[in-house]
Amino acid sequence: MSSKITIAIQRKGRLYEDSKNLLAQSGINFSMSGERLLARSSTMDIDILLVRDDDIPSLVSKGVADLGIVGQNVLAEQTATNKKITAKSILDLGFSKCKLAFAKPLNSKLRSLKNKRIATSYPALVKEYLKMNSISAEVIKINGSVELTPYIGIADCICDLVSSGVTLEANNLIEFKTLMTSQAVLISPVELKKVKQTNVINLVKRFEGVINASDSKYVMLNVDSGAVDKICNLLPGADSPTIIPLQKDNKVAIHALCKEPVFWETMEKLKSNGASSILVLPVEKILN
Ligand code: PRT
Ligand code: ZN
Repeated sequence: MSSKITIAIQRKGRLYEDSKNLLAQSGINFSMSGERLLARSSTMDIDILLVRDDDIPSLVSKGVADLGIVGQNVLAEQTATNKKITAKSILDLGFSKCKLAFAKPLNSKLRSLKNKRIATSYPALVKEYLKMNSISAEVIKINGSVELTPYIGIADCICDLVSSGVTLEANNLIEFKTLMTSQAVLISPVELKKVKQTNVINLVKRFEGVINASDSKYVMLNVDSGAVDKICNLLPGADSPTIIPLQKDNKVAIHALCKEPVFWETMEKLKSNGASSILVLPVEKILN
């Protein structure tokens, strides 16, 4: 058996661009050709399966793909529905963030879910939620346009994905409870084929490197040597800054990898505490 890795990603849709970028930043470039499901990376010995997101948990569970990128919402719904879906989430990828939430019409008097009709594309997760909270209610499975169901009289409320909230607002709906938060995750089979383990582990380290880097910044600034401690304490998520003496004025340069976002407010605070020439640079990759 070959040690070559296959990664399943969404063919088109909300996950596609970010998945493709993550692969590219990890050194995996590929181009799609027509309707073909399989693309070969031009830069690494890796195959990319381009499929609907709903097929990814099953392809990974069966070992057809060794890694996959899918929303936690889809993985959770399928895991709750089908015992054969055994793929596990191994890394949070930080994109496609949304929540699965209950919402009702603005003018609704609904106070609890008890005995209500709930329309959703996530029936297994909603049923699990109702069971855990000992609520009896009717769950209606709808595949699309869930937000319209209260107005055509088939549901009292809905449980659907929300990101900006614009869709709810446009349909005069108001959110009243979050069932789960979700983001894209990297999934792998419960047991990886032995010959592939090393390649998968190395690739996951690259993905981690890209994700860690996306929140990190490299900060460089100058300050009087007496203010070093104060300034270092203001640098967000900086482990061990480098202090370099400058030629004149008893000043030093501080260089630090900040593993948390550096906002304008932080820079203004650094400046008001004596820092000057403050540079904040993007970090592309980190390998720990
Ligand atoms: O064709 P394929 O089956 O591959 O794709 P799909 O149409 O099933 O999924 P797609 O591409 O729409 O979404 C893929 C994944 O993106 C989802 O499974 C989620 O993990 C994630 N995601 C993040 C979202 C949203 N945000 C989102 N807002 N998926 C759907 N929505 C929809 C939601 O259902 C609602 O209709 O967008 C609307 C609400 O958006 P806001 O911004 O108005 O709140
Ligand atoms: Zn889908």
